Amino acid sequence: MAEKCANVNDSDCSPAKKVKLNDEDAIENTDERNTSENDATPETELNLSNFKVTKVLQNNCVRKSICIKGTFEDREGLAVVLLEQKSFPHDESILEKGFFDEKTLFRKHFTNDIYRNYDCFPTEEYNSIQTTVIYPATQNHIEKYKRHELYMIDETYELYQQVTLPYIESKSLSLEWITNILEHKAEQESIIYEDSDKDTGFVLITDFKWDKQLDTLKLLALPFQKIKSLRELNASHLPLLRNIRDAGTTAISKKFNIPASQLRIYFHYQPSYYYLHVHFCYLMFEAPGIYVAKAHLLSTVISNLELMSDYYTKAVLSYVVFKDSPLYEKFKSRGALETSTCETLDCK
Ligand code: G7M
Repeated sequence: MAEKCANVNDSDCSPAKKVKLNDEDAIENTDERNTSENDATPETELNLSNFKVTKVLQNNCVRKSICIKGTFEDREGLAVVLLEQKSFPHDESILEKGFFDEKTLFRKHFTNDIYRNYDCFPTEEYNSIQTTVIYPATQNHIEKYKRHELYMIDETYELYQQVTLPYIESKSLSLEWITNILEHKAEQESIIYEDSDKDTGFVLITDFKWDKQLDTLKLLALPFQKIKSLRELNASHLPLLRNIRDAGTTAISKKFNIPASQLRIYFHYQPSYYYLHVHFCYLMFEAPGIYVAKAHLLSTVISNLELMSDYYTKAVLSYVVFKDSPLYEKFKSRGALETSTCETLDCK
């Protein structure tokens, strides 16, 4: 049975690249994926009309997206399919052609005074839905896309060293897609800018979730220097961070005509991939993962490091974990996560 609509801001069902097969955003234990089918090698065609739905993992009414578990009639194993409504085009002529053309159908629901309500069926070209298929999907993919209760972790540096870091190191998350980009083995056409200096250089590339609309612009800066995450940063990284900020914004201004002041530039903590990367998003795009307890502005990070080189080995960093996720379990068994309520504690 379909799960109830979720109102959480969940980045799992965020805009995805058009019919992108075997992608693996934000998937843990990616060593389990079928690495023979990544972007660097040819894809096997899947016939989506053979997809049989077995369970709705989450249905997000705010994002207008749905994540479904199922199988292909002609194939072994499970698949996860993510469907998401696209944002509307800005171009007025496209709007006229797509939505107010004689081929557009309007089915009237009611008229009341000056108000009229319809179901609109845009022309075929403009009524598509972003579709991402993960096949074969592991149990980890399924868990990842399921709707879960959320809990806040206040991670001290001590907890990072004793709980988070051993977990990150043990789960051997695949960073192959990043290596492929940095070594020009994949997505070369999506590279916007590159500075090959080994200490301060980086590749600026469009995020594979970007739907090619300027008002949802989303890019990533991937440094050549290997740094796990925000937690590892200190003042020695300032030249790299300043270069990412300055050269990244200049490249975006040149290519997309968007000024630095209309960009949201941030890190995720926790990220999905433990290879430091910076997100560049159009400011007016409410991208998934721009919220507190997840996003850390590059400008704030630079300023913190300018004030205090060891800021990120001192600060408490708070973030959200899913119930029953490995980090949830680890923090809970360590006594670092309070899940009791007045009901269970019988408080006065
Ligand atoms: O949450 P985190 O900060 O780790 O975000 C990782 C970002 O990498 C997400 O915005 C993904 O959409 C993006 N991403 C993930 N993969 C696997 C790829 C990929 O293969 N290519 C590109 N261009 N972006 C990716």
